[in-house]
Amino acid sequence: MLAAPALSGQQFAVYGLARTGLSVLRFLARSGATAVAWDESEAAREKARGEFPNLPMTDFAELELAGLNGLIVSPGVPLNRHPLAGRARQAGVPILSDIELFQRVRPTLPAHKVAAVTGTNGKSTTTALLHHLLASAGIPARLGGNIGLPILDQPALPAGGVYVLELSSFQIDLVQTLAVDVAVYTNLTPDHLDRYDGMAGYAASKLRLFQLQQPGAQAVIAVDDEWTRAAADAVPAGVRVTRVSAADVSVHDQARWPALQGPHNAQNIACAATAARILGIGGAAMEAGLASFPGLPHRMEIVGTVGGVRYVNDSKATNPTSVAPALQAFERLHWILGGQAKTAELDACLPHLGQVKAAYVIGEAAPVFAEILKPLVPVVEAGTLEVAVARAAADAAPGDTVLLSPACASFDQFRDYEARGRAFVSLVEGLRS
Ligand code: UMA
Ligand code: ADP
Repeated sequence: MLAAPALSGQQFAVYGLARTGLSVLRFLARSGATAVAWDESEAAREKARGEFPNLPMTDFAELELAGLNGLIVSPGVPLNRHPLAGRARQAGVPILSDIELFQRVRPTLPAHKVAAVTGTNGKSTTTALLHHLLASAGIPARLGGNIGLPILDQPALPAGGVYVLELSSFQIDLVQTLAVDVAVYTNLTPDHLDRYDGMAGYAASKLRLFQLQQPGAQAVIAVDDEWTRAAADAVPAGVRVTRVSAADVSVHDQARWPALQGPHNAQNIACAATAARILGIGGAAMEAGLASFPGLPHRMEIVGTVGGVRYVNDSKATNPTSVAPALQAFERLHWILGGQAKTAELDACLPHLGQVKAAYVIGEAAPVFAEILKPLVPVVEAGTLEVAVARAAADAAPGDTVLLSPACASFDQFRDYEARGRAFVSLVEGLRS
């Protein structure tokens, strides 16, 4: 496991005690450092107490920060409007994160490379595919970051290994010195606009990943939208940019790679395969890796068929752009959508409603989405996922597909998109009995 003996004896404040915060506490304990911790959620504090019974916890609204060696925050904390950020700056305490701590450990690790993938959509698929291409070609590789695997929990690699990180803009905002060897950018469309000053602010956050790269590093950028095209032109001198596109991947070739179907995956393949090539993979190893990639759960995952009706879990489609590929991939659709909307529109979905027989709207976004869709397709105001699955199952005929592709975050009704996807799978299981 990763550790930093140089931190021994230092004292940190850890804010946020979910996956990231707990991995940070483990890392600090291994490194001989101490921590004081807090999370606004009582349940999160309870869980942390279970693992660290002697951990001092105090409400950070009252914590004296001066004298601490750092304030370590989780990506889910909206630091841009959180009073802690100003207080830390005033007290002269650096704001750190798990990814920044990882960067600081790197000089003590066996020779290695770091590849990082960012973008609005396709991050997890591209990250997992790059990791798979490397690992299946025999290169020691480790997966971590926004994909749900905090990097500080991962074992160190032997010499010659590659750490493959998925990085959200929230994680990029919290690094100061991260210097990625191969940085990958899939695309940029509206998302997380509650945390940023418009699209320009969101784009600037992503661009920092490339601006922090050192001369000699490489950038792989899919230049299929105006934001990524601008980023490719703004990468610092000395960093080599390879511009790729979904159009680089032929439909004929793609047909050989079962878990990578659809035009959106062409972009992911172009990104991951180019990064893998830069990291030394080619020829037969590349082909074998693309063909054997198993895909990821909650992304157009075919859950099964009940009574001739196919059920597809696309819970990870949390914005309208990421729903569009699923609407194009299936026929005679009963589309379940809604949750906590990131934007009060479905513009990217509207050109693809031809195969939608009915829409079932749930969660906070239900009234807004119903209003948008009613003139275009029949709409059922289902409210909850449970009601939506039951209604869709009752309406669907053999040969139809029931698709959960919500175009929304899940937080109004579920812990996260994975919990929402699991709930869908278990509701589908329930239909079998
Ligand atoms: N909290 C406070 N005060 C606040 C805000 C939050 O105390 O003002 C607490 C919350 O109660 C919570 C913790 O802080 O317990 C925040 O944790 P978190 O949301 O960062 O959750 P983690 O489990 O640590 O997950 C994070 C990423 N979550 C987010 O960025 C929102 C996970 O990405 C990531 O997999 C994980 O670190 C490991 O790196 C998830 C995600 O939804 C999948 N990411 C977004 C996306 O992909 O669109 C960016
Ligand atoms: P992320 O980690 O960036 O959220 P994922 O690979 O998990 O991306 O895919 C999330 C959703 O976005 C999936 O439902 C999928 O249909 C869609 N998607 C995947 N790749 C792309 C892409 N390159 N462009 C647009 N949508 C995509």
